[in-house]
Amino acid sequence: MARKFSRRRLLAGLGLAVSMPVLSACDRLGQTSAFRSFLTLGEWLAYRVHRTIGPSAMATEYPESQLSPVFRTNGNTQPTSGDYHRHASNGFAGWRLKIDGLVVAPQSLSLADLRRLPSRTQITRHDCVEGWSAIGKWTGVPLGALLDRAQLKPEARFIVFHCADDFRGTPYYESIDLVDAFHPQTILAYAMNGKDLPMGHGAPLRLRLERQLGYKHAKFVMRVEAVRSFAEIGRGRGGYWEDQGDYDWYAGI
Ligand SMILES: Nc1nc2c(c(=O)[nH]1)N[C@H]1C(S)=C(S)[C@@H](COP(=O)(O)O)O[C@H]1N2
Ligand SMILES: [Mo]
Repeated sequence: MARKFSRRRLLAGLGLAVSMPVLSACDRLGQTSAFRSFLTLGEWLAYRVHRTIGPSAMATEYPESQLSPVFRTNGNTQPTSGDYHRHASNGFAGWRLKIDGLVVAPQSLSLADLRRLPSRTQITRHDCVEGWSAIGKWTGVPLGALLDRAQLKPEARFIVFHCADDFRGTPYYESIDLVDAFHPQTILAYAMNGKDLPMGHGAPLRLRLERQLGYKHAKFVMRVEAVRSFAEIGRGRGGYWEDQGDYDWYAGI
């Protein structure tokens, strides 16, 4: 307890804008030994450093003049599911984003509903772990605003993104903690470079999580689930690539 309060005072002294509930959630998470034991030492240190000195630090945003002339696609560019294609061929008119799990008010939102909500546009650099980067402009709804509508239950610790695509039958998914979920640049984007999000880039909706590497930016997001732990999802490591043992869960840049 004493430690928690002194760190709060330290953060307050540094003038960082951190809301109490988020900070205390992150403190609880940081002190959970089960959570710590599945992170590599380097990953754990990066996580703690980011969480201690810059929970609200913003990723660099660029002017329009810096937009990449070509923004390549990567990973899956077209889910194989029949459901997905029926929605796509109908301009996603009947599609709904589900927000459920540990929430008081589960949500089911159409693309039109999402477009009516206050939006954020940001021009940022996407960094893929495979060694390429591109600058793109993204418009979407801040995830925090959607979670506020759904009202997280106090036991919620992570947000899971369930995607429409898979690799050889294994669904793509990703997860983040609540600090990243409520970060102002964390958005569910429906537009890229001023146009509807193209299928290859994750239509109708994809996550932008600007302080982490590309594979965390889930495309083709169908469902957002609030959970206490992701131990029961996939192989329990928090994401498709994490489950393969290829990449870290915390991919801060
Ligand atoms: N659903 C889903 N999301 C995904 C992937 C994927 O294969 N499926 N690939 C990831 C990787 S490795 C990267 S670099 C980015 C690529 O996004 P882009 O196709 O818009 O360039 O999406 C990420 N999100
Ligand atoms: Mo990537």
